[in-house]
Amino acid sequence: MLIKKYYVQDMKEGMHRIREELGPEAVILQSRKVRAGRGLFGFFQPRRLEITVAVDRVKNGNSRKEAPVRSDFEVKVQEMLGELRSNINQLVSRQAVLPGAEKIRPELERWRLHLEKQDVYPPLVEELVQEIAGKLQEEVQLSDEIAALILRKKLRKRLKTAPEKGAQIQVFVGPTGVGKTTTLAKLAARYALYQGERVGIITVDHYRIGAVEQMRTYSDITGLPLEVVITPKELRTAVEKFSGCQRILIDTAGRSTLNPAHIQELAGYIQKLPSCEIFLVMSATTKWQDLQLISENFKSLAFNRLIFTKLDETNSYGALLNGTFLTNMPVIYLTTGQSVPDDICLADVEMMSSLILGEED
Ligand SMILES: Nc1nc2c(ncn2[C@@H]2O[C@H](COP(=O)(O)OP(=O)(O)OP(=O)(O)O)[C@@H](O)[C@H]2O)c(=O)[nH]1
Ligand SMILES: [Mg+2]
Repeated sequence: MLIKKYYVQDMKEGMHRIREELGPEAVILQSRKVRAGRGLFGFFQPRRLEITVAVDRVKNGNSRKEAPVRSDFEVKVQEMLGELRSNINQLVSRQAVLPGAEKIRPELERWRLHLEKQDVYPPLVEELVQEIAGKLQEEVQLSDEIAALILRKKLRKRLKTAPEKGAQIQVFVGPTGVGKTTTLAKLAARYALYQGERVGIITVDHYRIGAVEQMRTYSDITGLPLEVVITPKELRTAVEKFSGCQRILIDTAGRSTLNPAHIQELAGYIQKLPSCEIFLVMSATTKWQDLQLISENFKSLAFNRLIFTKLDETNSYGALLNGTFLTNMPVIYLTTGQSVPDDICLADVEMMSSLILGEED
């Protein structure tokens, strides 16, 4: 058996050379990124891909000329081996090509797994660990505490919050059941009770049975006026009616992320409004694939701020980071339970970093 190492730019070039020189039966044993030179000099050299390959015999060897007679069983075994080889090659080459699978030093590997468990968007996990790895010299040992500190610094840069803008008109949109109405009620009560503001509430949610009653209950408890509207024109009239209020909070019906027609219908209402703050409300329990869909499909509503609800229902907080990464919008509020008006707080970068790093209970 011949074992050979190839140094190439990427797996594509490697596969080409291996096939050319050793034929299709060559098996890739290992592939890893290495620096071209050794020591200090090597540190400044670009990384290359080292591929270790094994093959029974070389492509142009004499043994190839004679076709051996094989039993059916041998042929079957050969076929299976061929399939196995090609699967292994595919896996190894995918590992080397996908940035997500690049080898990383063990001290960072633990944090890569941690971020993955926190459901941080995988390309972002990779960006974060590679950013850290890229700045470290290979001989430097990285303690877990230092790695966590560096990662915290990186998270601080990625997480985004903003001060409460305090726009007069605030609209709450988002998928079904995430807590839009409850969050609106929490904020309405806080504006009215703690800040002594005049607040008007409008609901355009006449789709779900009980939605209007739910809002009317909050309105009755807090004594805040409520307008229920059916059409975009009625919405404009209701906003004009509340023009003397410091806050006009507008609740919308939860719309399925996978139903663009529903989201477009909602856009028809929002377009009728004067300048306003539009909150995309999402649950912190939303996995990154769904968050990606939500941010894409709700884009047409031109939301400009994020709220994450139900932090009390999860131990994985990647959504807080994914939200801003995928929408480029700041997170303003976090909600932590069903209690109105208590379970809401302003989003804070330090707090969100600690949650993601697993440093908070
Ligand atoms: N655990 C927990 N539950 C919450 C939170 N916020 C809201 N809820 C609950 O989530 C459920 C749905 O809340 P709603 O406010 O009706 O959600 P919505 O987004 O308005 O729902 P639709 O209008 O039907 O789309 C209710 O049982 C709320 O009490 C939170 O921060 N934590
Ligand atoms: Mg609602």
